[in-house]
Amino acid sequence: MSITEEQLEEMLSRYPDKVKKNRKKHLILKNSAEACQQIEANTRTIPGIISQRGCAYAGCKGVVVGPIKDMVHIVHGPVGCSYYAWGTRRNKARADDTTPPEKVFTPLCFTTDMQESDIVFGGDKKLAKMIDQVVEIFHPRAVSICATCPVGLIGDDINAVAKAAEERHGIQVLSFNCEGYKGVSQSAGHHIANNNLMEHVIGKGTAEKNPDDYVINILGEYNIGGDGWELERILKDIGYTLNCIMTGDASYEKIRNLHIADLNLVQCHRSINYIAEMMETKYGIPWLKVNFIGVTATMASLREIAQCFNDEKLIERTEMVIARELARVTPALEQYRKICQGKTAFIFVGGSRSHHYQALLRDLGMDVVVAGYEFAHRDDYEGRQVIPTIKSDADSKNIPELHPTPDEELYQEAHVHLKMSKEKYDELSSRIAFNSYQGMIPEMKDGEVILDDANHHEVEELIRMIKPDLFFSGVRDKYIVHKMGVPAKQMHSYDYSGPYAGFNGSLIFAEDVANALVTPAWKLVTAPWEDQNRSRSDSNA
Ligand code: CFN
Repeated sequence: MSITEEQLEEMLSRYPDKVKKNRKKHLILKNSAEACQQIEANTRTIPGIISQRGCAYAGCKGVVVGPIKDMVHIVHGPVGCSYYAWGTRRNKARADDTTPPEKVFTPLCFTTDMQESDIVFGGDKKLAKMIDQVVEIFHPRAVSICATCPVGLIGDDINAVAKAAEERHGIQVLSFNCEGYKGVSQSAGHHIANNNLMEHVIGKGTAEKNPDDYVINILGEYNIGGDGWELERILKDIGYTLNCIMTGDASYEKIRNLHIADLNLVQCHRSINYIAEMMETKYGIPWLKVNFIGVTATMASLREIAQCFNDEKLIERTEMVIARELARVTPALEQYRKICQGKTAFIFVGGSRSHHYQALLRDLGMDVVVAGYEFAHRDDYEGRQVIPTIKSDADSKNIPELHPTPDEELYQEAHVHLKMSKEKYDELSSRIAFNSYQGMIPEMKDGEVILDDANHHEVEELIRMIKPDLFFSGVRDKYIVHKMGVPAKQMHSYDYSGPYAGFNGSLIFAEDVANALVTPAWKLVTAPWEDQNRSRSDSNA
C-alpha cells in the first residue's frame, strides 16, 4: 500500500513544531518530477527521540577494527560496552594459511572493566597492566585499544599508554579515541578507524605484487554470516587474486599489505570510503563501488570489475562463472520468487544495506515501499560513480584454471534454466551490466518513502499505515513489529542465518524470506495493547 503526503503530514503533526520542521527534512516521498530530491542526512538526532543509531565506539571497534582476527582488541571502559557488543555482529573468522587457530581472537572479549575507583583515580595503569597480560598470555600480532565514553571524560591518555606498551613489547599497539559521544552516529567511528589504520598499518607490509596476477581487495566487507567467503569463492573462480577482505576475516598482516592491489572494490561505501580515497591518492589504486547483494547486482558488479581491466579473457571467464552460477541457483530461486512476488518490504538499516538489499528484493519480485538509513550521508542516498579503467598488459596476465572446469555444457545449461536463447541471454546481460550502482533514491519508485534516522514513533506509524509484508531492520525494533503481526528480519546480523551475499547467499536469503512470508503465525498474533480482555493483573503476572 502506498502512502500520501497527507498521511505523512498527519504522522509528523504529533511532534512539537520545531521537531516537525526538523523531521520533515528526513522523511520524503519519492517524486521523480523533482529533479534533485534532497534528503537531510548525517545530522544530530533530536535529543529525547529514540533513534536506532549507534555510537562512535560501535563504528570504530564494532565495525571496522574488531573483525581483524589476529589482533587483541581491548575495550577500555566499563564492562557493558564490550559485553553487549560481544559476538552480536556475527563477523566470522577462521584460521588460514598465515593465521593459525591460536591466533584467531575473534570469539573472545577483552575489556579493562573500569570501576568507580578507575574513574576517580584514572584507568591508565590498569590498561597498561592489561596489555602486558594479554601479550604474555595470547601473543597477538598487534593490539588495539578502543576507548568508550568515560575514558574521554576523565582524560586517560591511551595514546601514551599505547606508545609505552609498544616499546615494552615490540609489537604495534594502536589506540583509537573513539569515545561513543563523538560525532552524530557510528559513522564518526568508521572515520576514526579508517584514519588510524591508514596512517599506521596500511602500506607498512613488505609483500610484493605478482605482476602476472589481477590483484584486488574488497573494502567494506565484514564477513557477516560468511558473506566474504562467498565472494572469495566467486572472485577466485574468475581468476582474481584476492589480496585482502577489509576487514572481514582479515589478518593484521594482510592489512599491512593492502596497498599491493590493482583495484579496490568497495562493498560498503559508507564505512570505508575514506580508506578507498586515501589509497587512491597515496598509491594510485582506483576503486569501484560494487554490490554483491542479489543475483542481478552481483552479475553487474562482476561485469564492471572485468570491464575495469578490459581483458577479453577475464570478461569471458566472468561470463562463464556467471552462467555456471545462474544454472545452479536460478531454478530454486524461481520457486521462492513465486512466494515472494508482489509482496512489499520496509527496509531500514545502517548506511549501505538498505540500498544493496533493494536489488535482491527486486530479484525476488518484491517492492521496497519504505527504505532508509540510520546514519548514511547524502552520497549514500544518491548517485553513482564512473567506472575506472586500469591500464594493464592483458597478454601477460595469469588466469588460473577454473574448478570445476567450466564447459560449454554448463554454459548452455544456464540458458536452458533461464528459458532463453543465447541471444536473449546476451541481450539481458548487456542490459544488466552497468546498472548495479544507481543509488538508493534513484532506484526507488514514485510514492515510496525515504526515511533518514528513523525513530520508534515513525517506524510504528509507517508499519500501521503501510502494513508491509516484511520488515527488515535491527534488533531494537524487530520485536515490536512482530507484535504488530508483521514478520521482521534482522538485517544487521541476519538473525542466525547467512551468508546472504553472492549467488549462494541469494538463495539462502530467498529461503529465509519465503519462510517468513508463508508462516501462519503472524496472522494469529494479537498485540498486548490490542487485547481488550487482557487485564492489568494479567500483564503483571
Ligand atoms: S556490516 Fe555494515 S554495511 S559497515 Fe555499517 S554501513 Fe553497521 S554493523 Mo549493522 S549491518 Fe549495517 Fe552497513 Fe556498512 Fe553492519 S547497513 S548498521 S555500521 N553496517
